[in-house]
Amino acid sequence: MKDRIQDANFPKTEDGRVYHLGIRAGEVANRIITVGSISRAEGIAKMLDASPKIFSLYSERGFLTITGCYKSIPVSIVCIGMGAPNADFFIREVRECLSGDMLVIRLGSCGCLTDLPVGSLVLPASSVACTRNVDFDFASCDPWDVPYRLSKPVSADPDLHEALRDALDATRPPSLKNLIVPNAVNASTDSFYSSQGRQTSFQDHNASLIDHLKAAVPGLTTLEMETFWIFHLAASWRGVKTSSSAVNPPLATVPVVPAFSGIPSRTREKAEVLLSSLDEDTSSRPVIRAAAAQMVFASRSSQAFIGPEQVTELEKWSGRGVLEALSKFDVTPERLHPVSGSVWESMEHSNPVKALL
Ligand code: R1P
Repeated sequence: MKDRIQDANFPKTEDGRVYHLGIRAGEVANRIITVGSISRAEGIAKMLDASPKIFSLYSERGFLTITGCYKSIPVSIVCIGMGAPNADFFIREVRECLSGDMLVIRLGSCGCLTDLPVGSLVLPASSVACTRNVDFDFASCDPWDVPYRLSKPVSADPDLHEALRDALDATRPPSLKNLIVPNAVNASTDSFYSSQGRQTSFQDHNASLIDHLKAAVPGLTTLEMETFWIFHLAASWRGVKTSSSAVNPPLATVPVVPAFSGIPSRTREKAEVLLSSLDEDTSSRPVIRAAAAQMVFASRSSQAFIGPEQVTELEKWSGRGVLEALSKFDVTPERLHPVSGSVWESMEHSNPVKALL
């Protein structure tokens, strides 16, 4: 770390760069495609407009942000690596750098629990989280507890989901017959191994996990590691900043029922004021919309794994489809980040096509 950081609550450098992604306002666009691998990000970046030169920032913590224009619309490609904590850094730090709406499409790989062939494109309409229960005694197997926990489902943004399906249909190369499966159900896990039911040298007590998951979640099709947290943060963001002193529910060491009756009365009054003010004028509040396209790399039923040539053609098609979905998705100008001072301001000036519009 070279820079002086201000504010321990939301750490930023003196010039406004967020701590882990390293970007600041004006370097990330409202329309974002997020991926797990650098090569996927760089492959999609090749589809951006040739002129002007794109902005690219590789942070010390391994996040890569690429911002450019696709058909003259500002878009960003953000490579976040793997897992829920990185998805959390990504959503929160990008949100902090943006004014207006945030449109996020995750383009990731996944394992498939049904008999879909590798190379299929699955679009989850909802996702659940499956996490390792760290209170379970994995060494000696506790008969009174469960080794894995399953969350309630959270939905994708229905409009962005539909736009993504249409764009993937429209951009399909004639030679590719791969299936597109919309309205699917995904589970995001906190481990590639343990909570995805893989057998390793660890005592994970997960031999029947996939059967349990399929029985508990109707329509469950894919397993991966980020979608749930992206959908969950998108759905739970309320579009305003809250004071950290506004609501302080107590910590608990046992399961709790969320209820305001458990909050001291003065805090309850503050919470009620805060929530009622949030309910006004919801239409003008910025939103986070999230959707996902998941490329089936592994079939957990046949044990097949996709080959490198198929990955190349699938990423090319789906990358193009996601860029089309994002760029065509209607966002009114007042819901977009200001052009002034952004990296796409210079793009506008140096792009004669855009200047004429
Ligand atoms: C595991 O191999 C990784 O691949 C999947 C999982 O969600 C996890 O991040 O996604 P990406 O291909 O986008 O990284």
